[in-house]
Amino acid sequence: MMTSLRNSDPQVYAIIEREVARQNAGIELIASENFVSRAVMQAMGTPLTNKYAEGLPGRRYYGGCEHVDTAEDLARERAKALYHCEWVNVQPHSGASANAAVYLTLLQPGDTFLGLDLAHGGHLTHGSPVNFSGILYKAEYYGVERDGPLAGRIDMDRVRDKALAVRPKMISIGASAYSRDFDYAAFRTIADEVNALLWMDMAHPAGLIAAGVLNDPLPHAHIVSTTTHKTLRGPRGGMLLMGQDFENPFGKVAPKSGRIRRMSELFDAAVFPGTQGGPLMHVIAAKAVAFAEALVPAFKDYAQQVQRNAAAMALAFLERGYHVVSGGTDNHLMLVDLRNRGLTGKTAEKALQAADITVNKNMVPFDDKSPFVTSGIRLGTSAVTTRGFTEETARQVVALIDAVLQKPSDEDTHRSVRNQVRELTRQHPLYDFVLA
Ligand code: DSN
Repeated sequence: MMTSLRNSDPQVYAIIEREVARQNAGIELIASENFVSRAVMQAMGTPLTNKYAEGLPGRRYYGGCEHVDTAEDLARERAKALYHCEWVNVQPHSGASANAAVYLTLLQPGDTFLGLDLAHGGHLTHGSPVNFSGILYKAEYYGVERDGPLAGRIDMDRVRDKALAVRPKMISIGASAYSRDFDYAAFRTIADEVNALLWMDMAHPAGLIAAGVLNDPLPHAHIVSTTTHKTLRGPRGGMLLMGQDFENPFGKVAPKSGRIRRMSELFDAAVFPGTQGGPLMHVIAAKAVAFAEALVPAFKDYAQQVQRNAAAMALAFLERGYHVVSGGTDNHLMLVDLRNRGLTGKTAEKALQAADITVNKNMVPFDDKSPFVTSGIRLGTSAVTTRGFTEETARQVVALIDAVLQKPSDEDTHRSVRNQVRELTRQHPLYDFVLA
């Protein structure tokens, strides 16, 4: 598969070889990562990368688009079938690009929006002061509860109070470190009450939503954005979706006819030319492949196993005396607060890395440490489930993590755990074909 690269650029080939070896040999628990199929990779590595195709299928600014048009149409139709929705745009290069198109469409610079606090599991593009979303717009936040029966979870009464207080033009849902499902109907009721538009960024749970094992935001949110590479297990990229298209409430009209434009037209224009140039047609073809993979019943089995593995891991951590934020998980991830173990997220991440277990340090709600140190780690099961781990393996992984975290700077422990990791990953092979 990679003979030409090996011959023409041995330096880059060697880097790829080392990264593939790392993915093969280690236990990957970064909650936003997954392992794509050989078919998805093959679609990406094709001459479709050569083609400029600004515009939409049938309405391009370049000639020669007849074949990439078919690829994009296929991706759109498959995405619509997957999410039972009326409209999609598969061109966003990433989740952040998809989100930029949402802001450009729904808000004016300076407008207020309400989203999940970044320190409580929210995402960079949901109002961080160093991101365009926090630089151009006024971000207000809801968070999770510190104590009580809803500790670590969002209390919808508080979301409503906050929305009534700040009167946002848009409310966002979605997170990169929240282990519970969302009550989309309750969010929509609040949005309607304050006359806000509702946006769900489903990047993390997109695959679980497609498989029907989590609540579906499409019937409730005005707009949904996502990445395609997390639980959905497609190529690195983004997408926008609407359950139902609707007339824009801003009075924006079509240039020639003066007709009130549909939201789909505004979102399409916000992707191109609003925030992007030419779409990545090789990635769009790979998205089509991934969507077809997610449309078959085996993908539902995968999504259920992801959930079962995450639940088994969370329980195993609790049984070993760890503090799992919110007491468990509904989805593919969990956040472990290490303060009761006298460890920081930074120390834990580094120690686990030495044993070939990859996690990321993560702020926990009400953290007293900086984002570079943090009090927690975030773990997810999407990638290990793809390579065949089950609940039993997930419990073994927690035992290995516990062994490292009990002696984080002990090199003998690192070595011994690394050997056990090698054995586990050897039993569940991954990319044996890539360098063949
Ligand atoms: N950076 C991703 C994550 O790790 O959750 C989200 O975009």
